[in-house]
Amino acid sequence: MIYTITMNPALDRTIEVEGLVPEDANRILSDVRYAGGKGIDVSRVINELGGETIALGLVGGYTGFELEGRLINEGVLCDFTRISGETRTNIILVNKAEDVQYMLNAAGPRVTPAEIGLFFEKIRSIPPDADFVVISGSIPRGVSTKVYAQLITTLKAKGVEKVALDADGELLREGCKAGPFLIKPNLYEFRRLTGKAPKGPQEVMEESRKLMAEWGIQVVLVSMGAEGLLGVKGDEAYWAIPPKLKVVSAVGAGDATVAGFVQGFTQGLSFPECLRLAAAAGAAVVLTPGTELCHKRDVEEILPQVELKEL
Ligand code: TA6
Repeated sequence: MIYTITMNPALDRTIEVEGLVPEDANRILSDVRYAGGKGIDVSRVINELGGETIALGLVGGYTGFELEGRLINEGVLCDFTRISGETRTNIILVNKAEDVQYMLNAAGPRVTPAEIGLFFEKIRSIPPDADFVVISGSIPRGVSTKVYAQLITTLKAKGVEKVALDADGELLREGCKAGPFLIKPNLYEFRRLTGKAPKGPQEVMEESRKLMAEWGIQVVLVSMGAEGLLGVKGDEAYWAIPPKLKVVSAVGAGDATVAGFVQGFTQGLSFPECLRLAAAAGAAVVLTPGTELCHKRDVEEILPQVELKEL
């Protein structure tokens, strides 16, 4: 079984307006809601690709119930820890007239130490033979930036080998020190993590190898938007380039990339074929609005068009 961990889930609302006029009533044209937060998006995409996950995390309040209900309706198994605070709502505001969208991400509820303790009890119940555990996204208030390092150490002590981490800043840096199996920063997060500005896939590969040596990380995936996905594992390194597509909304493309890789890996695909599936899933997300994420039919159509370059 694959487990996803989202400590700061969000109800994602994509709100469309014709235009934005200051100091006047802007009528909402549409308001589409999905369960969200990065780990939850990974669960939704793996579900769409025909895989199965259990979504773990902290949810609370009426929004927490709505989020869980929407996930259950999509067919995703959930085993959330309930908190007293209200799960956040993130908004994607689409301004049709200017063909632009803005992502408004809330900080999330304040979580108590007792709720963190309860949550770690749930983490310790993950079986050692778990196929993969994906830890992804931001954290709510009241939680230490060392929490992902704690999660990774706790899981590895239980014998869970395959832990993937997708985060940013201090959370990612501290998490890396605990030696996760896989990290998937985007290029901006990678630059912040390395303090370097690598130009092109070759340099990204070289910097990735330094991270792997320093922290004992087995796989580094760096998503570079339309430029594709770079993947390094042992002495293998590939650059997966998806076809050029018209972007409707790229929100969640990074999560779909992680989902495609983890799904392929647990299916026993070779490293380059895992990268191809990851790149195809990430690319397919841009074809849909808001946080609808991707459709299996689009992923299957894009898959053979992904170009793989060995580095
Ligand atoms: O990547 C898309 C997404 O997961 C959305 O669901 C949205 O809720 C946001 O990212 C949450 O990201 P954050 O970094 O705030 O946890």
